[in-house]
Amino acid sequence: ADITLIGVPLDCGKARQGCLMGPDAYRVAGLQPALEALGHSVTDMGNLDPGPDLPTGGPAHLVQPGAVAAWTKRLAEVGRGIEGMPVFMGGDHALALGSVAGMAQRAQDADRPFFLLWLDAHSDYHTPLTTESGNLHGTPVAYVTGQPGFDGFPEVTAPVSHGNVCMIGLRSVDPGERDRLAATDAVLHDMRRIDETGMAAPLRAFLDLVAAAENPMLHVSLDVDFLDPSIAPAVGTTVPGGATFREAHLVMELLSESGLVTSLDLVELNPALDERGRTARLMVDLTASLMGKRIFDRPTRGYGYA
Ligand code: DIR
Ligand code: MN
Ligand code: MN
Ligand code: MN
Repeated sequence: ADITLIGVPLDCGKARQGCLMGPDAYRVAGLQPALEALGHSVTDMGNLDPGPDLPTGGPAHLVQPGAVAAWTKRLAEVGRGIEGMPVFMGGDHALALGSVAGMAQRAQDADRPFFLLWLDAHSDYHTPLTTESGNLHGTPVAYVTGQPGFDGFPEVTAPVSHGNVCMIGLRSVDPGERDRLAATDAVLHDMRRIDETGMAAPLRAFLDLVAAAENPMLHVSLDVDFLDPSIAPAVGTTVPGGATFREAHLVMELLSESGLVTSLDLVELNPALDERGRTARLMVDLTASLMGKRIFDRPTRGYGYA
């Protein structure tokens, strides 16, 4: 594939800073050579700049809404215009307001149906009117599905259908999100469910749905906290009980085999919390699995101990 790496040093989606150097951590962990080794052509367009804050409204406790709105506008423009497969290297999850809006717009421009796979401990379905923390990284799914309350943010001109959204990994859903989300037809797989079924069956069911559509586009948004904190400590919002190493790779391998993925977010990596780049390398390795790396391509000494 033709892959474009997009650096998104966005750190305004929550009060606690730390994701600013995420894009460089992925570069240091070798994302580009890992993808090139699989035969892909890869361009790194460097880091984006959001420009000045936009004027926004909303409750006073929102964290940096003007900066998030500016990033949203910029990312949506870049996503809409990009050719080939973009990989948005975050940056916190507030980048998905723009990355997903842009890819959904690109899909609409091309008259293609758009699907969203959300791999996260959290459902990120708050709006500015429901969030208690004020952290807008908890809002992207509400924004891209066209929920109200995003005053001053770019208008969502290609809203994503809830029925085209699948979430896997859930284990921290706030009361303000739960009931509104449950009222939609989004497909929700919390870890309680994954414990019973494993990852393969629910993911295959969703991929069958995507594949049944005509010339679909599928965006995957991978939050570091989808993973269990024991293997991915470098994130500000760790939640116990996340995906294991093999569960996560299996998700990526199934996605790869499907051939359906057209764009990817790598979000919430906080390099300051990492153990010598361990989480960054795991995220790079998962991206490699998504792009075609197989178990038999891996060295026998195993991952991360070299
Ligand atoms: C959290 C944000 N539910 C909040 N969610 C996170 O602040 O409203 N998403 N961390 O991945
Ligand atoms: Mn998230
Ligand atoms: Mn999360
Ligand atoms: Mn919360």
